[in-house]
Amino acid sequence: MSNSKKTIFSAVQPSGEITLGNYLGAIKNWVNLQNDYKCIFALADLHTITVRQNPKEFNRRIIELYALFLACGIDPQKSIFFIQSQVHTHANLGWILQCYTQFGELSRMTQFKDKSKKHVDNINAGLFCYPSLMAADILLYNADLVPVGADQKQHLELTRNIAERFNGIYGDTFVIPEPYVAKIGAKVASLQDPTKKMSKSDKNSNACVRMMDDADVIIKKFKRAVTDSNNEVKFRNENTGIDNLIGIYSCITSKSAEEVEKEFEGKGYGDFKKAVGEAVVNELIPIQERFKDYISNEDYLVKCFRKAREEALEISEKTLNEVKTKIGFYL
Ligand code: ATP
Ligand code: LTN
Repeated sequence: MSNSKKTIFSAVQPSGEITLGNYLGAIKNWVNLQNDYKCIFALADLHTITVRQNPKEFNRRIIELYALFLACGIDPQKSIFFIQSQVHTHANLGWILQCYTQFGELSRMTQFKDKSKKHVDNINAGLFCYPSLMAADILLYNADLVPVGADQKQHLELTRNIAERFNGIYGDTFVIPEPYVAKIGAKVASLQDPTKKMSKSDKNSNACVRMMDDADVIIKKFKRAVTDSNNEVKFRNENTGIDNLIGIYSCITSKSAEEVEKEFEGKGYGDFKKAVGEAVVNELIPIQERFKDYISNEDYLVKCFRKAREEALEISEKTLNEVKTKIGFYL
């Protein structure tokens, strides 16, 4: 990796079965960024325990997700792809940064408000302090850019504030990261309610396409996708169901919205939904096949994440030590 390349950091939580939203909003972009940037990616498993997890399922989900990312094209030779809980610097800097984050700032986070409504019986301190740990993830690697879906922009803004605050007190320490939100794919909506984002944790199984769904299930979900009373494939930029389908289709085929409109001129929603379903199937089936190969070779996966852990430690320990020294701790 050349030093002149900018650094990218991003992470996904192993909090459920990955959806087409995660893929188009995050993973697919990561794969494309690998050639032009120094890329560091993580499975943010420490973040995931802010919501109660079944240990067996959680453990399995982590390795499956690791395999799925490789199947999607994350290349462990090109990028550092590690598991957050294996790199002790995250929890360590996470604690430190909590002490530089204000209660008021955390109270304003929409994800905290949403998740506390969803889990009323377990509004724990981790859920509240989640953004400080996310800031630690990013700042440990001096990331210049952080590719995230639109829903994470608020957390990134807070990360910048924390970094600026720390730099203001102790002198230049952290690089101030910029969000990197791809124009298309940044917000894939639920297939059943286009005003909501497609989410792993949606209870309605028709609302989201999962990466491991069978081809016929995918086609069916798109057939049932909510549209509107028009019958013309036209991008209106109004977050309608059809806008969402055009977004998905153009993201996968790399065609612009205008090109998609032209392709489906004179055709109805039925034809279009079928085409979107087929495009998604063609994208996902090869990934599913590669996933089966990776997951059946656990030794290889373990080798990859152990190597990545060492690489991540080497970079992040330097930052952590600098931070600790500036605060006044003994190393
Ligand atoms: P949960 O349902 O548990 O909140 P999630 O589906 O939102 O999970 P995360 O692990 O929080 O998934 O997000 C992983 C990445 O995928 C983030 O970069 C996020 O911005 C992106 N992402 C998640 N959902 C979408 C979506 N519907 N459209 C585009 N990007 C998304
Ligand atoms: N909070 C993010 C996952 C995440 C992340 C990060 C993303 C944890 N740490 C650092 C970017 C950078 C989420 O829920 N999508």
